Parts: sequence; structure tokens; C-alpha cells
Amino acid sequence: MQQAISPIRTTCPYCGVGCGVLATPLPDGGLAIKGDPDHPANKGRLCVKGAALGETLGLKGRLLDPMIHGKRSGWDQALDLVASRFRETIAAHGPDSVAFYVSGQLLTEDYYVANKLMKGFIGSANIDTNSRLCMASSVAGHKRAFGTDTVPGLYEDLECADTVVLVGSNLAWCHPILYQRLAAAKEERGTRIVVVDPRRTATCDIADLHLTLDAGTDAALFNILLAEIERRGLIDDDVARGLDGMEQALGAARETKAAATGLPQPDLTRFLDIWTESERVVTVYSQGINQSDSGTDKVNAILNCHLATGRIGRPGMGPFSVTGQPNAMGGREVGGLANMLACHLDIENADHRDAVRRFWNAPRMAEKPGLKAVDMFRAVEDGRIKALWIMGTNPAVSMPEAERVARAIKGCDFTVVSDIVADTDTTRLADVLLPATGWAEKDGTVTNSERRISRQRRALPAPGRARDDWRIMADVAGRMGWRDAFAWETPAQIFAEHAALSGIAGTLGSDFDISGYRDASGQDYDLMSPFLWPQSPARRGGRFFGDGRFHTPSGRARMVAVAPAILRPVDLAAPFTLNTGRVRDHWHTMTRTGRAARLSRHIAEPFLEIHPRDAARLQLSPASLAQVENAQGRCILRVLVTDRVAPGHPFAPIHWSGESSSAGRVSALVSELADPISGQPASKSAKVNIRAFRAVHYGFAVSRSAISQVGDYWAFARLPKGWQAELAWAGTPRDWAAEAAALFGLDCEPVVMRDSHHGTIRLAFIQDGVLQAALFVSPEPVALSRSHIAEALGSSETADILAGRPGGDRQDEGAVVCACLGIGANRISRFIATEQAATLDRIGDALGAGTNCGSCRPELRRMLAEAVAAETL
Ligand SMILES: Nc1nc2c(c(=O)[nH]1)N[C@H]1C(S)=C(S)[C@@H](COP(=O)(O)OP(=O)(O)OC[C@H]3O[C@@H](n4cnc5c(=O)[nH]c(N)nc54)[C@H](O)[C@@H]3O)O[C@H]1N2
Ligand SMILES: Nc1nc2c(c(=O)[nH]1)N[C@H]1C(S)=C(S)[C@@H](COP(=O)(O)OP(=O)(O)OC[C@H]3O[C@@H](n4cnc5c(=O)[nH]c(N)nc54)[C@H](O)[C@@H]3O)O[C@H]1N2
Ligand code: SF4
Ligand SMILES: [Mo]
Repeated sequence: MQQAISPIRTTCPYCGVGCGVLATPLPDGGLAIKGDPDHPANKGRLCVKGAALGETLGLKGRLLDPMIHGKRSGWDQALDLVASRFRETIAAHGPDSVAFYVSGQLLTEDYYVANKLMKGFIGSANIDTNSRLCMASSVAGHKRAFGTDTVPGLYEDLECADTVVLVGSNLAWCHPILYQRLAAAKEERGTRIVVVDPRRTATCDIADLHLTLDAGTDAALFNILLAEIERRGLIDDDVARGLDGMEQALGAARETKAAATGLPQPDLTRFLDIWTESERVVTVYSQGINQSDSGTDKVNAILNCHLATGRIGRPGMGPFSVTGQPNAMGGREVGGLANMLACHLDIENADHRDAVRRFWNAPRMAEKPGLKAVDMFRAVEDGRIKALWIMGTNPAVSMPEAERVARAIKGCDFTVVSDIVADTDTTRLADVLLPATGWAEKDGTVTNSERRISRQRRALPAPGRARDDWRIMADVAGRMGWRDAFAWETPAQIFAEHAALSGIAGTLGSDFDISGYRDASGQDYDLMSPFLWPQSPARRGGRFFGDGRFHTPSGRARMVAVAPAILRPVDLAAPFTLNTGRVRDHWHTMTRTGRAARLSRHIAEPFLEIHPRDAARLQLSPASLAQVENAQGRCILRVLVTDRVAPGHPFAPIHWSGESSSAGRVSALVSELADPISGQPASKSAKVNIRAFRAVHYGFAVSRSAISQVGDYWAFARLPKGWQAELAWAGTPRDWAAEAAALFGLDCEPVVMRDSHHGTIRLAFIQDGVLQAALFVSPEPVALSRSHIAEALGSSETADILAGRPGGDRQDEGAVVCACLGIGANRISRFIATEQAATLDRIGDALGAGTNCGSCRPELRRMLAEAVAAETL
């Protein structure tokens, strides 16, 4: 009998919730994935992205060998080249002529090595990270208020709070398991939930109150709240004695006008009542706050309210910055931002620098902060940075002014990119490409939003010649002459070194101290259970600041006077403010989630949510295409007309790149405008112009093999049995059969069906009675059942395919809502319409929808609510 393989305990590599995963190796080389019932973050649950992890593995599309100028090379050759080019550049132009741009998705051990190499050995602080685009405003806000970058609370605070306010956070889609925990708490104990977001998101379905404030006015909202806190006498004298800057903060708050948020007075009053009346209140915030040109002030406006009321660091109370990436927190702990040192120490503090220098035995410590992301790419552009190493991030897609950043990278004298995927918009620009091991292929740790450190464990062998990121960097450091300082053999040794340094940091007043792990052996590391920091002889886990003591020299926290943002006058050349963000089932630039057909079922194309009034004015009909543009760039996006967004404030998702779409890279439209304190770009408010993209023909295609880039608009997505493409042409191709053949790379004759009355053309490629590929062309957006056509692919039931809808008694699923079980909106609507008293549970019992990962439950709730609303009209 074959011995059963036991599951390997690891952690999800996507969002900052940091769910525990059980990964069991399968005979075919894949992994079976389940939630870890013993992990405190998720207790066995996974959202659809986590559940689909097994479907994103496999060698297809992976970067398997080092490449030099597009040619495969050996490791020695590649590492020698990287080391010599960095060494020569530093020798000729000084340490600040080189830079690393790294990622909150690296493991702590990788990150520690990158930071040590740049700040202690190269002698520059030019290491910055995509967390600059993500968490920098929270870091800066925390430091201003608390003296250190400390997240005070824990996830369980969301469960024991009476009120939870979600500000600029689409928790239902971006932190799904935390959202599920919150939804369960609401069911159990009636937690009141307020959502503050100019857009109506899936998160609003559990909200008692949704504040659709004018975009960018959050600081005004929290100033108004602070003034109300004072007016109601909620500032305790004892608490006030532990705070600096209160008078100034209150002064600014009192001056803020009630009208500044654009909210109707009853909504504003209700919010003030709810917040002030519940002592146990948690204010969760995310990118709607951070990604702003006054993000740090907005963070402090929130912190001010919790500080003034003493509602911080106690059960069910506190501000809570939920982190996006799986290791955004770990990156901050190792000091991976250009303006930090290590272990939450300060690069501008000579004592701190000296302590780290001695610990590392560093030959050349960085003396001053380095360049933050936007400035770093500016320095790449103008030649101040001559050698750049990018790891674990895709800046040619995700940076503001993405096109310009791509040009800058391309023009850099020497660019190294470490990635797991061969073709991305960024790998395409590299001189040297280094293949890294990815999730499940490497060992290390990550820290989630509540400061819990968990192990990621290896469950699969390294593919091809891929190597761990930490090892690649240590090998380069060795070749640059620092072999002894980078001589680790295992990530466990790196972790122990990091823990030892944190002990020194602890003696210097740092909150981050895990020196309890300084002597952890390889075996301890292997067996390590998830734990909260701090972990030192003096402190263990738990919350911060409940005792009213902070990490400033005085021990007092600082309230910051916040002037509400000034709303800029409308720019006639760019009258729309484009909001950008995430969708439920995709992760960032889709290099991983784009590989799983299940994850493209929910949304398979870049889109623009636009208010009906704007759409009417611009003559944009539903499902047509819009051209969105400004001086920095241009996108073409599918029009989704909806009153979920406010007039003038359309929304587009960030996930599409030059790999998956012709013009879906929305960060090309974002300007480099950034918060002056944190350097975090204002990615939620790009000024754009919009007009209709005049397509003469629209198309929809499916194919068993990859589809080529044809036409003037295309967006690709994976299907279980191949690929699909949404297409459009601004003119008429000379020969549709030839166009289709080029699209699919097929040289057989298609079956063609023309309907000259409607102007539609349908072409199917059938080989040996099996459907290989099909193209549907129409002068209007193609209105056909995508799911039905996708199903016909590879089957011999080709009879109905050119009809474009299910034959016989089969019914069309419509847009997929439950991605796990493939259940579409039509089936769910039919069930709701025919059932007397449909509920979430009955939908689950009858159809299965929402019973696996639960990610679609917000949408199911909305469908139920809309059905009830329709009946009562
Ligand atoms: N499915 C999925 N989940 C993810 C990710 C992913 O790619 N896909 N990425 C992860 C990462 S790295 C991050 S950083 C997080 C981000 O998680 P979130 O911050 O929750 O997600 P976003 O969609 O970027 O933006 C949140 C909301 O901010 C709102 N917003 C825009 N402007 C304003 C404003 O002026 N005020 C307020 N109050 N709100 C505003 C937007 O309408 C949007 O709904 O998600 C993480 N989780
Ligand atoms: N307009 C707009 N722009 C935004 C945002 C927004 O809301 N609006 N959000 C910003 C935020 S919050 C974030 S976090 C960023 C995210 O943006 P990015 O970090 O650029 O996006 P990812 O797709 O996560 O890029 C990760 C890359 O690392 C690779 N990779 C995966 N695992 C490994 C590994 O183990 N080692 C190595 N070396 N590589 C690996 C992946 O294949 C991929 O190419 O986008 C930012 N940009
Ligand atoms: S909520 Fe989903 S994406 Fe986030 S860590 Fe958990 S399983 Fe992964
Ligand atoms: Mo992020």
C-alpha cells in the first residue's frame, strides 16, 4: 500500500490576512490545497484565491533558467555579471548610483538579505519596495503618532468590537477571510458596521451605514468626528495627559466645515452618533486612505480620534491598518523601505545606525535615507541610477506613469529582474533575468496584518534551475567581496540573525523585538507555529498601547493637526477622477491568478465602472468600449454603466497588463503625484478624459491554444480548456477567415456563418469533429453566452456552437458568481425568483453557491436584497 503523504503546513502567498494552508503533494506533481484549521487567522477557511492555489502551479510560463540579454545562461555566468556590473558601477559612480526595488511579497529572510546588502555593505539606502505604493502612508502616520510603526490591535478586535468602521477598504474582496470573520461576528452579536467609500462595493452588503463621501475628504470626516468627540466631552483628562499636540489637532478639527465631506447631514450625524457612542470601536483603513497625496494626514486624522478617546490597544478598540501583501509587515520589520533601517530602527538616528553597523560588522553603512519608489524611477530615467535590481514586483504595470517607468527601466544601463514568470511587462525589459523559486518551493516566514509571523514551507522541488531569492542575493554579495557576512546555509540561520538584531533594537526602544527566537535552531524553525510579535524575554504578543505608553522619547503619543485636503478645481482637459483598485478573484498583475481558469470566471476583462449620467453624456452604451486617457497614458476599457460609482468618479481595476490586454494597464494613467511625507502615490485619483472608442466590430473568441494579439482591442483570459479573448476592431479586416486564422494560429478552413441582416459573422474551426476555436463578430458588443461557448470548446457537440447559445433544454449560466462551483447569475436569479423565501442558506443547499470558500456571499446577499427590492417596488 502506498503511504499517505501528510500535508505541509504553510501560509497563503496573497493577501495580508495571512491564512494558514495545508498543501498535500499529489502524484502528478501538484498540490491539494485546504485551509489549516489550526491557523489562528483563518481556522480552516480559505477564500477563492487561496483555494485555487493548486491551479496556479505548473511549469508552463515559468522562468526556469537565468537569461542574459534574452539568452539562456548558467548561474555562475549570470551571478558574476550581476556582481561585476554592480561593483564597477559603485566604484565609478558611488553607492547611490545603484538601487534595489523589491516587494512585500518577498519572504522576511529574502527581504532581510536585500536590506543588509544595500544598507550595510553597498552603503546606500536606495532600496525601496512596492510597499511604498501600498503602506507607506500608514507607516508614516504610525511613526508620527506612536514614535514607531506599530499596528496596535489584533484580528479578534474586529470580533469583539461593537462598531467596526471600514474606511477606503473593500474588505469583502481584498481581505475576504477577515470579512467573513466580521460578518460572522455581526450575525452573532450584532456588530454595527459602517463603510466609508465613495463607491458602493461588495463590502457594503453587511454595512448598517454606507457613507458615500466625496472622494478624498476622509480627513475632513475624521476632523469633524474629533470635534464632536470634544463637544461630547469624551476626552478623558488622564488620557489627555499622555498626548502631545492635542490643542492644535482640536483647533484644526473645529475649523473643519460639516459640508466638507459632501455627505447628507443625517448620514453624517448617524456616523458621529455611532462612533462616539460605542467605546468598542475599530476603524479599519486601507488604500482609500493610504493612496492619496495627503495619505499620511488622513491616517493621522483617524489615529487622532482613537488617541483622544483612549480607544486603542484594548479589546475591540483601535485603529487598524490592514496590510495588502502577504509580507508587507515583514518588509517593514526588516527595514525594507528607503527611509527605514532594520527592526523598526531609524536610519536618521546615529545611535541606531551605529548599533546595526556593529551587529552586521558593516564596512559601509548608509548614512541617510535613500530614494523612494517614484523618485527612484525618476533617478533611473535621468541616469543617476545606473544599475537596478527588481525583485518580486512588476513596476512596468503597477507604478504610477507605468509607461514612463517602463521606458526608464529599458533605458537603464543595467537592469536585473528576479521573477518566477518568464514573460511580464517588466521581465521583458531586463538585461539579466534570474529565475526565483515561488510559493510552495521555498522556506521562510511572513508577517500578517496583526503582526503574526507564520512559516511558508517548501512542498515542491525547485523548478528548472530556479533558486531562492535570498540565496541569489547572498551569492551576489559573496562575489562582491562579502562572503562571510552572507554565508548562511539556510533561511533558518537568516531568521535567527534577524531575531538577534531585533533584540538589540529592543534595547534601543524598538517595538519590534523577537529576540525570543534568536537561538532558534533549524529544527525549531521547521516546527515553528504562528506567533504574534513581540516575542522577547520581556514581552509576549498581545496588543500595544493599552497602557497609554508609546514609543516616543516622552512616552506620550502625538496628535497631529490635520488640514483637510483642498479639493482641486476641475481640469477641463481631464474632467474625470479615476479611482482604481481590485477585483475579487485576481491578484495584482495576474502573473499567478491569471493561470487559473477558475479565477477568471468572475471577471475576465478590464472594465470601467461609470455612472449612468456620465455614460449618457459621453454616449457610452453598456458593454461598449471607452478610451480613457491623459497626458501620461491611454487605456481602452469595457464600459460598465452603474450607479455604484459617483458621477465624475469612474473606477477601473488594476490587474490587466500588456500580457493580458492591449490597453488595460491603468497605472499608465496615474500621475506621479505623491504624499509629501510618505512618498506614497495618489493611485486612487488619476485625472483623465474619457470618450467612446469607436469599434466597428466587436469580437469574442475561444481557442484550445493560445490566442494571438489581433485587432485594435484585446483582452485574454484562461478557460478550463483553453483561452478566451474579447476583441474589437476600429476598421474592417480584409478577410475574416484570414483574421481568424491569424488569431488562432490555425491553417485549416473555418465553418463560416454570416447574418448580413445583423452584420454578424461566426467562424468555427472544427477538426475531427471537435471544436478547436471559434470567433464571433458583431457590429454591437457580442451578446452571447460566454460560458456555453467555453464549454463547447474541445467537445464534439458542435451543432449549436454557431448559434452561440445552449441547445435543447440546457440553460445559460450567465456571469459566474460562485467561482468555486461555477454557478452563474442566471441560475441563481432563477432560483431566487421561483423560491418563496430564498435565503443565503437555501441558495447554498439547493445550488451549492457560496458553500465552499464564501467569497461570493456578498454578491449572493446583494442579489437577494435586489430581488426583495424589486418585489416591493
Ligand atoms: N482580490 C484581491 N485582494 C487583494 C489584492 C488583490 O490584488 N486582489 N491585493 C492586496 C493588496 S497588496 C492590497 S494593498 C489590498 C488593498 O485592499 P483595499 O484597500 O481594500 O482595496 P482597493 O480596491 O485598492 O481600494 C479600497 C477602496 O478604496 C476606495 N476609495 C477610493 N478613493 C477613496 C477615498 O477618497 N476615500 C475612501 N474612504 N475610499 C476611497 C475604493 O473605492 C475602493 O473600494 O488588497 C489586498 N488584497
Ligand atoms: N493604479 C494603481 N496602482 C497600484 C495600486 C492601485 O490600487 N492602483 N496598488 C499598488 C499596490 S497596493 C501594490 S501592493 C502594487 C502591486 O504591484 P506589483 O508588486 O507590481 O504586482 P504583482 O503582480 O504582485 O508583482 C509581483 C511579481 O513578483 C513575481 N513573483 C511572485 N513570487 C515571487 C517570488 O517568490 N520571487 C520573485 N523574485 N518574484 C516573485 C510575480 O510573478 C510578479 O511578476 O501595485 C500598486 N499599484
Ligand atoms: S483571505 Fe484569501 S487571499 Fe487572503 S490570505 Fe486568506 S486565502 Fe489567501
Ligand atoms: Mo498593496
